[in-house]
Amino acid sequence: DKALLASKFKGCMVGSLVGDCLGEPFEHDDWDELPNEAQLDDYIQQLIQSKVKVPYKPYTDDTAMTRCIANSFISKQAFDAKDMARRFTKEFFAEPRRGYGGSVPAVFGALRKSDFEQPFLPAREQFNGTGSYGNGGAMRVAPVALFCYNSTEALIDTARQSARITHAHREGYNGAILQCLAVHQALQADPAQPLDGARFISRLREHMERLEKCDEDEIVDAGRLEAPFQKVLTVAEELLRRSPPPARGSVVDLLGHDVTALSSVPTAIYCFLRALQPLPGIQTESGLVRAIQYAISLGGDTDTIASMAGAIADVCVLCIVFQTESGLVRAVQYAISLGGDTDTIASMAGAIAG
Ligand code: R7I
Ligand code: MG
Ligand code: MG
Ligand code: MG
Repeated sequence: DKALLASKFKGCMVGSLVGDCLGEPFEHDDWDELPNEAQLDDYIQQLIQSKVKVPYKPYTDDTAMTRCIANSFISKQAFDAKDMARRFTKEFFAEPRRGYGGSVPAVFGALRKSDFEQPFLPAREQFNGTGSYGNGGAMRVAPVALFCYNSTEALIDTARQSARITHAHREGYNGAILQCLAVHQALQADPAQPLDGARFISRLREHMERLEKCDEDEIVDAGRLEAPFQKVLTVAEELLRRSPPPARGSVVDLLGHDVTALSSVPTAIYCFLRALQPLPGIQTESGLVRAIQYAISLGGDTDTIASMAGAIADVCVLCIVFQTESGLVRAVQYAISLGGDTDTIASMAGAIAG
């Protein structure tokens, strides 16, 4: 169904943007402590009551780079590493103050200096030749899932390459692949069926098991764990089985919430899956709002984790079109959206749905 898929594509982009903007005020709020709950509640109330001034919070590097990827696909109708590298670099030098990671500006500088001749080379020189394992490859990857919707193999390869323009460390690009696969699984899910969260995450773990096996030719950084994403996803699966949900502090201890791909991509996926059900202290019927609010409440790299969780969540709940999880409200709203004899059609649809 083309219309449904188009709506999901929009939802993915909007969910990612909204998570970035809403999460930004809390990014790095305090690395060790969770955000102040009163402050967070106050912020959420302001948002719900639309009291915030416009423009309130600008988007950050997460969205700036996501747009570069989307525009590169639209312009080239293919993955083109040089074009993407050029767009990242142009974007960075036009608006460098969007909160980029500490080390990635060096890549843009070197790319520009070499006139994009070897778009993967500067990234390989980061961190004394081990490459960055920051989450910058993952935070911007959503458009790859849309562009490569029809082929998982192309998706994996393109996600890896798009990440390697700045992130040569295998954790940097494997994190991008994981986030891309999560968006892709959400795109393929039937919105009429409840999502099977346990199956959603176990399929991701199986992918990472396979991918982390065939990394032998890559830069080896002895300081890091073997098959790290498999390990963290196994922990996330265990946390998801717990009822009631574990305290936020233990989620952060076990999954992390920092700027590394390993300590943020599985966390974002966990936020999305946890937010499929109501969560204590979060009053909303929208799965998207819940996922974003929960991600922010974990503190740390909030813009990025909320943006990644939002990209996955909005695909599933289609909140961009219908900001409700109530079947009745959705039926009435949909009937009205068709125009024409709206009172009668909505009334009849409502009578059946109610
Ligand atoms: O990954 P990157 O693009 O940063 C993205 C983050 C997101 O949260 C954005 O919202 C923005 O705030 O920044 O940028 P990098 O500079 O490649 O990596 C980010 C950080 O990860 C670095 O500044 C380092 O602190 C850390 N890091 C590493 N530290 C030690 N050794 C990444 N790779 C390494 C490493 O190999
Ligand atoms: Mg950011
Ligand atoms: Mg961030
Ligand atoms: Mg009428």
